[in-house]
Amino acid sequence: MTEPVIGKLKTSPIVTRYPGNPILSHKDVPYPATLVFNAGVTKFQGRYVMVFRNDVGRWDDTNFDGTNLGLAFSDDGIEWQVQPKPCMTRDKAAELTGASYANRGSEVIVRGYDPRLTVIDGRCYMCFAVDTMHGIRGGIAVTDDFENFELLSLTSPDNRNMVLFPEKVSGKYVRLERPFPVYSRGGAETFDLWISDSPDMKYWGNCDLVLGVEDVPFSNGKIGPGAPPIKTDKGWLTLFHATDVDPSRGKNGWEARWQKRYTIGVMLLDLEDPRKLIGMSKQPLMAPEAPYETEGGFRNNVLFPGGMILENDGEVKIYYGAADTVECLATADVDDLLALCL
Ligand code: BMA
Repeated sequence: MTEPVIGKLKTSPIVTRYPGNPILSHKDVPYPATLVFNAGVTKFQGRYVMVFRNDVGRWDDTNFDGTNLGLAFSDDGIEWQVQPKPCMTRDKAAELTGASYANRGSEVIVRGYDPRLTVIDGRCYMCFAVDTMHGIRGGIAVTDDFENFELLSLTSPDNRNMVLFPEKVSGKYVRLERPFPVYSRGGAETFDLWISDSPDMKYWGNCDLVLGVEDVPFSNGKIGPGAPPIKTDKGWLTLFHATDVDPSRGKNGWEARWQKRYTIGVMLLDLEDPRKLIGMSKQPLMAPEAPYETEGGFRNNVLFPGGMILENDGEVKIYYGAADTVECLATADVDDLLALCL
């Protein structure tokens, strides 16, 4: 199936990139680190917390040795202190997720990655992707100290990019997610954004489609959740990622044939019924433009939002991975973000 090419895309003028970007890269990490990106960020126990993805390998080499999740703290959300050790190694992820299928010796975990953090009732929940030899699963774990994690649920394959709402809605926990139905949707890499809820974080159901690729004019590929929703008086504001493919782009990064672009979209969901889309911007909120987004990375032209923090003065901090290589920050005013959606 040949999808129309999307063409040039621009970042909305309401967004300001932090001039000191990237805010975190492999240079800041005191253990082997290569690609430091796609972090989950939240405010927890009086400070900013970041859990970042660290793919470890050699620069310019597409064979990686492994992936772990690093931990960093900050007092201002800008300057980060990376902790001496990763908070989730492959072994720890295997141990954590292995518990639910202890009798399935063949279910080997390959890696846990793409963490998303949400604080609910004073505990920090982490959604993450788990690659296994039988497919990609979405995990949810809870922690109070980023040392001890308790696994609460794992989806069946293939699902990922899950994010949790920061409070129960109508008595249920709610998550956005992105299943990968490979036999449908024309067999193309066309995947949509879904919602489900749970009474206890363990059993998830009541799945519904929230946003289809066809609703997003700047995507001809797949879309999915990005930063966990923040509550505003107009609705749940959240960021999603959207891809488009242009075969003429050719090789674009160290990876041999990288032709996708990842942009960031913004949408607003109903406060009482988050299955209802109130509005979304028909243009991307952010598209790759800055040099650290478009040049010299592993996969250039990838922006992947993973965290959004609403400050008391209405500033929204947007954390995003750039080029699958570094972690960056941008800001926007909450009213401007809402106006884009409405
Ligand atoms: C997705 C995930 C993301 C990554 C993106 C682009 O499948 O692996 O972490 O940013 O691809 O490589």
